[in-house]
Amino acid sequence: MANSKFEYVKAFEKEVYLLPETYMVVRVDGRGFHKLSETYKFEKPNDLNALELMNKAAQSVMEKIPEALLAYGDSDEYSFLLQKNCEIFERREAKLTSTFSSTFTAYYNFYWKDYFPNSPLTPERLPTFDARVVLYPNQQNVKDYFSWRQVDCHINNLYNTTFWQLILKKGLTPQESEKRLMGTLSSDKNEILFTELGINYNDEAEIYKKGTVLIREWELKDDQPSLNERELSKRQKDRLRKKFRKAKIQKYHIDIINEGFWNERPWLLES
Ligand code: DGT
Ligand code: MG
Ligand code: MG
Ligand code: MG
Ligand code: MG
Repeated sequence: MANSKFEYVKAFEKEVYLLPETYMVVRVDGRGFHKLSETYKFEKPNDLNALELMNKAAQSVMEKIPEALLAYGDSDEYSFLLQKNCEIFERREAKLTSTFSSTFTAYYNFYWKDYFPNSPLTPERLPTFDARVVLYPNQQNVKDYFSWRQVDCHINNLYNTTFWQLILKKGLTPQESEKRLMGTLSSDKNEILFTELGINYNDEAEIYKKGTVLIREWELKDDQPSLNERELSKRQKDRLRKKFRKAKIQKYHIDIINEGFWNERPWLLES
């Protein structure tokens, strides 16, 4: 296209190129889901359909973005680990975060009717998601990041479960329940659940206690996968992307804090 006198404005655009040789983790989080969960009457403290819709949207994102090897989600958030050194969108931050938030949002809205057939969305409150990308320089940071999110899921779920059961089973008001739990440790909440409410926390559903892990499974007998695009020809790149895209995505509700999880799946952290 011919230059025009207007073209100088292009120089005002700024791109942030994310640091090479680092792990990129993208986290999406629902906007105002405190309110949205009330509007559409999510069950408290956990709505299984809402969680499975999150899982469906996250899996759809992984199917569209083969560089995403692992995803972990709970509540209204999902974190995606991208393959180290991948050159997705030339590592341009805005392109990356806006693609994740819009793709996640699109699938969440598209599949809504399958999970909430009796609560149609209204334009006054459509679900949307923000996204941020965080860079981690080493494997330990990445493991600790995902441990942090899973611990957060556990702490919130233990609190919310106890909080709501005190209301439902013992007739406390939300204020009384909150007061009852003030300053309690995890062990205290377990004890309240067990002795006062007849609930063994261990028997709660794994999806609530541990959240959901989505993994792009890779047969270890295959060649070591690499999307390190600088070292590949275009043909190799295309072939590998196709292979990655086809690799099955599996869903688990398991502990990702222990080392075993990562040791069994070395491809998640290799470049
Ligand atoms: P934000 O992220 O700053 O726009 O604000 P929120 O309101 O999305 O807050 P956030 O993300 O810190 O907390 C998630 C909210 O979503 C929290 O208020 C509880 C609600 N939520 C998530 N999952 C469920 C669910 O399964 N059932 C119910 N009842 N609420 C849920
Ligand atoms: Mg928040
Ligand atoms: Mg939120
Ligand atoms: Mg959240
Ligand atoms: Mg364009």
